Amino acid sequence: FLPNPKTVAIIGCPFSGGQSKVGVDEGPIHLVEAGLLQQLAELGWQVSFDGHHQFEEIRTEDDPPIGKLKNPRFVSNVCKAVAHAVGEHAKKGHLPLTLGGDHSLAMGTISGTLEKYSDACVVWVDAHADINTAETTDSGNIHGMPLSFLLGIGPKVDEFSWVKPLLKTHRLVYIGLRDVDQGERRILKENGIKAFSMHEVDKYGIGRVVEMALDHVNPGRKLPIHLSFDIDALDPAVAPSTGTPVRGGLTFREGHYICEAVYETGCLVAVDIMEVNPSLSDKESVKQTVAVGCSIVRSALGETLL
Ligand code: B3U
Ligand code: MN
Ligand code: MN
Repeated sequence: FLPNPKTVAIIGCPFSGGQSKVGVDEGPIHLVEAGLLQQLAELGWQVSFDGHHQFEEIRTEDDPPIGKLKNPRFVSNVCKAVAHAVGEHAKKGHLPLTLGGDHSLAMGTISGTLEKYSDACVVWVDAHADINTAETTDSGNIHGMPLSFLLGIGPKVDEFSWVKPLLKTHRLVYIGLRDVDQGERRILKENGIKAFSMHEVDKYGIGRVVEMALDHVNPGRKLPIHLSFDIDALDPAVAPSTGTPVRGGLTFREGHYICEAVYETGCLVAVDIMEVNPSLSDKESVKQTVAVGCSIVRSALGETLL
């Protein structure tokens, strides 16, 4: 699937409207300032980046909740713009790398990937399942909901009617879950969605988990893969600066191994790195989290140890 020369299109998304903590919009700026673009160039990628998206212009003045959903119009407009950007880059044969921002953005990135690759599968690495619906959400934060929209699960919300429910439940697999709401558990069960929680990572080891995960969504390793990586999948000791840290997460190596193994399939077509929040915790923790974000991306784009 990779074009020659391999080209990565950076989509910087300083956006925090899918949740309620300030600062996650600074994530992409810090990742770029830490030298991510040069690092990818050193890996042999042509890097295209024409600045971070400016979403303030499409913020709607008046954006009251729809049901429980917070900032619904703003999130919808931003994700729609991101879907377009990702779709256009993908159609040029470039690999879109989206820097978040909160994980509601994946509604856009995955929609964009599916525009070009309708049979793409999704590897979702996260502490959370992000599959609440307008009905099941407690928080009303849309970053906890993108997958329900992409899968077409739950009540339709007019504002999000542009999101085509093109993702099939058997083309989605999770790794790293450990904080899943009751309603989300029911959705996973009822729809037979495959998930490897931290329990399975402990039980089988990360090597077998990734193999089983890929066997499930991509049996012959023939389908395009969209990797959506929430930095909070990593243990808070590894990546402390994120909005909703949960103990007992992936180690540094487990996180990187997932990315290396996905790259090795040769099927990778898009990557998201989400939920880096530089305004939470002290300066050292921020530096560490941003550095880990960069190295996670490098692993996903082919950095090897030898
Ligand atoms: N499941 C909860 C919490 C949450 C989801 N994603 C994050 N936190 N980062 C919710 O709000 O839907
Ligand atoms: Mn997430
Ligand atoms: Mn998460």
